[in-house]
Amino acid sequence: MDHAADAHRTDLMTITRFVLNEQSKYPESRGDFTILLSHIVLGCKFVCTSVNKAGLAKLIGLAGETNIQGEEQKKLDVLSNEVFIKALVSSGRTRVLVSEEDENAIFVESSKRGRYCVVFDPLDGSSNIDCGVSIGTIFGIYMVKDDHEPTLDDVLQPGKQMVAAGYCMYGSSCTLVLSTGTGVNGFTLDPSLGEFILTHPDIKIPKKGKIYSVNEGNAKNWDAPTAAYVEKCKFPKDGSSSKSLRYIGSMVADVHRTLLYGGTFMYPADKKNPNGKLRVLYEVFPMSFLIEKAGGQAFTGKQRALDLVPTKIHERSPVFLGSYDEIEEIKALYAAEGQKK
Ligand code: FBP
Repeated sequence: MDHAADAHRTDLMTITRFVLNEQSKYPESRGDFTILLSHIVLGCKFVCTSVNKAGLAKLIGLAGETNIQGEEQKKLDVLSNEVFIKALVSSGRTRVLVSEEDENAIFVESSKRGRYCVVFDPLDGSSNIDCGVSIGTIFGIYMVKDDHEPTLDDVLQPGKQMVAAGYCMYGSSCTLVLSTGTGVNGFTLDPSLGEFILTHPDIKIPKKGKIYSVNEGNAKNWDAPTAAYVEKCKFPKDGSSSKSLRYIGSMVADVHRTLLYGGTFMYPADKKNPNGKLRVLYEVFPMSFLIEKAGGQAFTGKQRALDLVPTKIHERSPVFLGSYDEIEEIKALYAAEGQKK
């Protein structure tokens, strides 16, 4: 990327312009998705500013409440959640909202209702807030075909039904990665303009990877295929060099690196967490959607992650996602394990 030329570039591809271009490919489109996305972008900009000034603005630390996951809520969690709910409802384009921070789904009142359902984690990786490590917002979008009374079934749909997904990473720079079904694109916030500018066009995840990412602290409780794959990463028997371990413990940051550099990000099931830790609707599905649209794969240990049909809004699932060939290896290990039984 020639930053010097960039500095003089006048024809800026902002995220709004990008999505409007995408929209123009669908003559029947009424612009509802563009309006919805502009409200999500507003939420990301607000959270980005709050995260940047968290230490200064006493936004660090606990809010004193506990969320549905039994986790102590951080001040920034609560703030981000409120911002996104208000932005999404005020867009007039949503009908059902599911947030990691709220026990129940939010059904939008009829006067402000639209056709989109948004499932989101307003601030993922919040255990990293106080030490300034990259965190992020994750979102997935479903669309319903008619104006029936909203129900939970509108969101308890397989991930492959999503029409769009994305995340916004609050790190050294603020990067929003989005897929509206064809391809994956990354936009970086230019604070001087307050605009997300296209910086990572048409992201393709490398077919193979030199990195594996997993919390090895859980290794003693892993099942055999997971242990075998990590063993292979560390001690390859085919003469290839061992892979590097990279684990930030913030899904957005770990998946962002995996998308750009290749490799695998895994949160497997284990004896302590038989369903893993990550939530299907607003962590596993959006990230699996992006990885697949970038040419990778996402697997649960049993099936393609996006084929899962959730029965509860805060359901958890194991997930292995990343480079196509790496996930093929993991699938083969689980298939072999299956044959033993
Ligand atoms: P929160 O949404 O509650 O922050 O939890 C999700 C998360 O922090 C992910 O971002 C991350 O991948 C994972 O949990 C880390 O879990 P662990 O600390 O068990 O490795």
